[in-house]
Parts: sequence; C-alpha cells; structure tokens
Amino acid sequence: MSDRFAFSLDATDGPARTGRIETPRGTIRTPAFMPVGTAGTVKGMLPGSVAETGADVLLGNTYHLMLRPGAERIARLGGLHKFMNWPGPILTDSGGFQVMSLGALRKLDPDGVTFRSHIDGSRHRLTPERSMEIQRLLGSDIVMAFDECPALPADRARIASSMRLSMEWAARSREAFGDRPGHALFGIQQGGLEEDLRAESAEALRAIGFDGYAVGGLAVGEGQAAMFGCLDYAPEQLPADKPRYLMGVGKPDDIVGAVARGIDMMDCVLPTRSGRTGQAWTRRGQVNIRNARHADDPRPLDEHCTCPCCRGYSRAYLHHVSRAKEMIAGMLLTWHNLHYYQEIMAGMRAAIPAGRFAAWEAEFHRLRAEGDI
Ligand code: PRF
Ligand code: ZN
Repeated sequence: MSDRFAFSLDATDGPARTGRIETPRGTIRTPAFMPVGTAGTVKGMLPGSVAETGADVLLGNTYHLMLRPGAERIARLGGLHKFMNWPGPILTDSGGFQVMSLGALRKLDPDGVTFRSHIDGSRHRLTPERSMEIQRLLGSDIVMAFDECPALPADRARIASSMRLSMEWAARSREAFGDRPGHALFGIQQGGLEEDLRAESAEALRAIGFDGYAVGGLAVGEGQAAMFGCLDYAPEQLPADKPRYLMGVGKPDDIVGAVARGIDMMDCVLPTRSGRTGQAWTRRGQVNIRNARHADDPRPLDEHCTCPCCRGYSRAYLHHVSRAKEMIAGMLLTWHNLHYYQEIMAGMRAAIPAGRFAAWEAEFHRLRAEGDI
C-alpha cells in the first residue's frame, strides 16, 4: 500500500489497458467497475459482501450526502469510510450532475447552482468551492471536479457554453482542492458528441492538470452507437498516463465497449438498481426473474456463476421471493449482478496482458447472442 496516489499501466492490447491505482486505502485494479453507494450504502449489501464480489472502490454522492445526513455531521462522526464501514477507497461525484438531473428544482448561474432538496424542499447551493469542501469533509479518496452538462440531444451552442462553464469550474475546483497528498482530484471532460469541443475540453483540463480524467456527459440519452462513436476519439484526447473514468456507464456491453476504447474506470446503478426490480444480468444477457417461465425452474440463475445467489438458490425460489417482494430477493439479485459485473472486469484484466482482449470480447458477445436458456 502506498501513502500516495499513483496510477501505473501494466499492459495494453489495442486501446484497452490494464493497470492499478495505488491509494493509501488500497489498490484499485483497472479496468475497475465501481458499485454505487449513493447514500452511504450499496443498497441491499453489507460492505464486506461488496468487497467479496471483487469491488476495490465504491462511488458516493456529494448531492445525496450533503442533504442527508449532511457532510459536517459525517465529518464529526469520523468520515464516510468509518460511517459506512467501508475501509477501501471511495470516489465521490461532485453533485452538479445530480442537481441538473433534477430538472425544475434548480437555478444555474456562472458561480454555481441553487436548488431545492428532493427530500424536504429546503434551499441549498453548490459551487466548485463548496463541492470540494463537502468531498473533503466526507474523506473522499478520489474527488470529482464540479461540472454540469445538458441532456442530449442539445444544440451545439448550449453544449459549448456548458462545457466552457464546466472548464472554469474545473479550474476553481483545482484551486479549492489544493494540495492533499494521498487524495486525488479528477477533471471531467464535457462537449457532448462534438469532437472539436471534446478536444477543447481535454486541452483545458490538461492545462489545469489533474490526477485522473473523466469522460462526462455521455449516457445521457444519445444511445450506444453515438456513445461509442464519441469514445472512438475522446479517451485518446486525455493523457495516457492517467486513469480515464467513464461516468455513469452502463450495461455489460457498454462497459466492454468502453474498455475496448481505452476506458479504465466506470460506475453505474444498473446492477444494484435492477437487482431490486427482479432484473438479473448473466453471461447470456438479461433475465427478468419475475417472468412466469421461472416459476418451476430448479436451476440456478447461471450454473457457471460462483456467487452465493447461484450456489444456493433456484430460479424458482428467486422468482417466488421477487414476486412476494421479500427483501432477500433484492439482496440475492444485487449480489449476483455485482458478482457478474466484477467477473467481466476480471476477465478483461486477465485478457489484456495476454493479448487476448479481442478473443475475450468475441466470446462475451457469442454467449449473449445465444440468449438465456
Ligand atoms: N458529470 C458528473 N457526474 C456524472 C456525469 C457527468 O457528466 C454523468 C454522465 N453520464 C454521470 N455522472 N459529475
Ligand atoms: Zn450468480
């Protein structure tokens, strides 16, 4: 373990990369998938169980934690790691994106954003400076710059002005973050699907200098083909010697396609959220366990999976508890989904140094094409 933050690449295979991020709280193996622990919990999972699935790092949210229970309170209680009993690295999102996705309840100005709480309607304000302060109070290991972005499609003028505002906020985030050994600050590239705006954004971020670089503003309604089109150029606009993080992505095939294009880190609520509504992700695609065809099926969700859900329970049982809305349904499906996502990451991390990434990717798509059996 290191007392500093450091990224090193171990191998590449085409644009795909594998390596490690050293932090004082442990090593993050890349490509890494980060389970989402928005409100200080990965819903339905104990932290030790999340670690057992193979996760090295969790994502937490400035927006949710500032509203409830409050960043100052978490700081008084010893920080987010202690509060939620997760000793490993935590990356926190900066709040701007979450505020903007709330729609009507917000007002943006060049200095920051004022908004009403979705919980009790109370008024709050976030600026780059306050976001950096909140993420410091939480004790975040990887802090995200404060940004905003439009939903797509949006017109070019809106995308450009929004990106330029986010770059001003990135500089203010850098200034407010200061020098904090062992903690990292990541910049966030914006610019929609416009290659020249993405390049301008990457250049602005490079000039400021960050410990890692996120591709933001994707998976906001553009569809997979358009997102991959952007990922064909966006990662290589960012420094090769720093981690590249694709925010809020995605489905298993989105993740594989992103790694194939040079992405090192991702996060998404999908494996946890869909587990709570009866959706499972397996090597053979998506399974809705509430479907009547599972009612009498004694087989596990995936006979090759080694997770506690697949080792101990039949599809018939999962079907029953999911329909009966028993808590264990969400717990088991979440465990399986997170385990499957981490299996994908481990598979890619093994394939890249062996020069087998393309073959691994072909087999991933072949199994999915066969469908659930
Ligand atoms: N910015 C921030 N968080 C995000 C995004 C972004 O662009 C996205 C886009 N998919 C998800 N989460 N700060
Ligand atoms: Zn399983």
